[in-house]
Amino acid sequence: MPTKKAMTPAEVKEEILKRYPTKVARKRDKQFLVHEGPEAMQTKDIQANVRTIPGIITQRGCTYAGCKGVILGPTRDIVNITHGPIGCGFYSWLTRRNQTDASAPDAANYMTYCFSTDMTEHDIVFGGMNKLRQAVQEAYDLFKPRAIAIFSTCPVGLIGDDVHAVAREMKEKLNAIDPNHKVNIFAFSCEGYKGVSQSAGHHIANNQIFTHVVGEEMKRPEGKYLINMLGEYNIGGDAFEIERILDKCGITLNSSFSGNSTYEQFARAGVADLNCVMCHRSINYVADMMETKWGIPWIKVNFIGAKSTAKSLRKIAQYFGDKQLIDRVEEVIAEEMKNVDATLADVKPRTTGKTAMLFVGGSRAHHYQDLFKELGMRSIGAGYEFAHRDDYEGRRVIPDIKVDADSRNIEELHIEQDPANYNPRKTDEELKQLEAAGFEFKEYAGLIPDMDKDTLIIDDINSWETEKLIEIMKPDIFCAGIKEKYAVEKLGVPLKQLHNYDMGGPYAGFKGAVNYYLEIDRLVNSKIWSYLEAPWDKEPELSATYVG
Ligand code: CFM
Ligand code: HCA
Repeated sequence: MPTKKAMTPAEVKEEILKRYPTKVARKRDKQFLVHEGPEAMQTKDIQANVRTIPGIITQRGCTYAGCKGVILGPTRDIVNITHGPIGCGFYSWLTRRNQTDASAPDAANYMTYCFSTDMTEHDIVFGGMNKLRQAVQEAYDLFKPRAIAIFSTCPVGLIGDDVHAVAREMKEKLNAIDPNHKVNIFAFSCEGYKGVSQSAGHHIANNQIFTHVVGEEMKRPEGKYLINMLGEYNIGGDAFEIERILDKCGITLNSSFSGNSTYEQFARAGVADLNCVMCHRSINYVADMMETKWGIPWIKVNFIGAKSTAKSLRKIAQYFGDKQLIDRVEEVIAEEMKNVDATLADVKPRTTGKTAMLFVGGSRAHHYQDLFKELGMRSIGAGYEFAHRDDYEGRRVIPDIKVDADSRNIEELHIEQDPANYNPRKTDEELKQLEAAGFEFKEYAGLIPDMDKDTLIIDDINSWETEKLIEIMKPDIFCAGIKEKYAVEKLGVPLKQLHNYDMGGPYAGFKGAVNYYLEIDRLVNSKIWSYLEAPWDKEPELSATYVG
């Protein structure tokens, strides 16, 4: 066995990139950062939201997944029809574990169905619009739903089926049949290839839902403090726990985008007093459009982590500024923290000092670091699959090219790929100058400012890098998704899925934090992993360990 030498984080990076062809290494270099401390990182750029290098096995998904699966997936009373080959509908059927309240009395639930036009070769050659008309008609005849949404997959764009024309035509036809039953029908040009990742799909979904549904029925429900929760998708029941806490505090949820949501909620979103944005990456467009159209302000919240939950509740209470609410929120926090503290007192001695890596989506790689911190664990490497630079860097100066409510353009999709159009993260000094000049900016924590010196930040990590990182740095737990799960576990490291939570959850709010502590304790302290032999245990390829 060669002697093992300790590697610094910079050497880890070099060790990984040197295996690439020069051109690939040059590209990955811009997406692979070593944290150099808070001050140095204020001016460091990371490249994000750019095309994956062909040939590399990425973690990413497609634009259709971001639109149909992520944003509209959790809507229970909209019939979501996939216009495409059956695999697209089938493989996006319930895998995300977005849950719904089956006991809700007033809304239909189509979530357990998989609607698809099942396009075949015949439709590719002769066009699939007739099949789509037929599918919409069938869905209407069977369910008489409040709304039908149509989602385009890759072949639809390639052959040129006009999904919007079908939506318009069928809406007119079906609304003429029964004047007592109004059905809203709209379509999404969310072909899988349309963007570099799921992210483009979020944007397309946000624009269409804003155009066709939001503001349609502006009836204000009862409630003194009326909020919308944006970017919370009820994975593993997270939204149920958040709603429990909000209810306890006396805060009324007007509308949810889109965990446990209803069509009616979307339609009345414009009457809320405040928008709370949980996953900024997927829904900031809707928050911006509501701010422009109705002047509803938005704040960033995070209900992942007990401390973050408390902080977010305080932020909401501060916004309303009502003493009664502020006091009630403090009472709820004190009551809920008893169980949180008792669990931590038991678990923390066993988890303190352990290390984690998180490579997930566009917000959880950041949010879940709060839970690890509460457990006394260190996040030694993290990154997003498809987030944009503002999610890494935190501060966002409202871009020059803005998504405006009238044109609903999707230009913002492209600006970050063109450095000339991008507003990089600003230093404190620059922010002061901009503010003095009357610029608007939103400030919220990003992943990089919340990480420590000497950690690794990697955008759009791939399977090769994942394996090498594990080999060198040997984290106690790796957080990612189903594509990585078994490959990582075969290397002897437990993988916690932070997408669908494996079979667990909720992890949001106070009760969710307790669930997470217990789960992570079980995973990082299980002896089973030491029995697994990674390939390098048998045939060592690298002669180094991480200095950590
Ligand atoms: Fe937002 Fe999400 Fe995420 Fe996301 Fe996703 Fe997801 Fe995710 Mo999977 S909306 S960015 S596109 S928090 S589906 S609920 S888990 S990659 S980190
Ligand atoms: C998606 C959905 C996904 C996939 C998760 C995974 C999810 O992006 O299409 O790769 O395990 O959360 O279900 O992100």
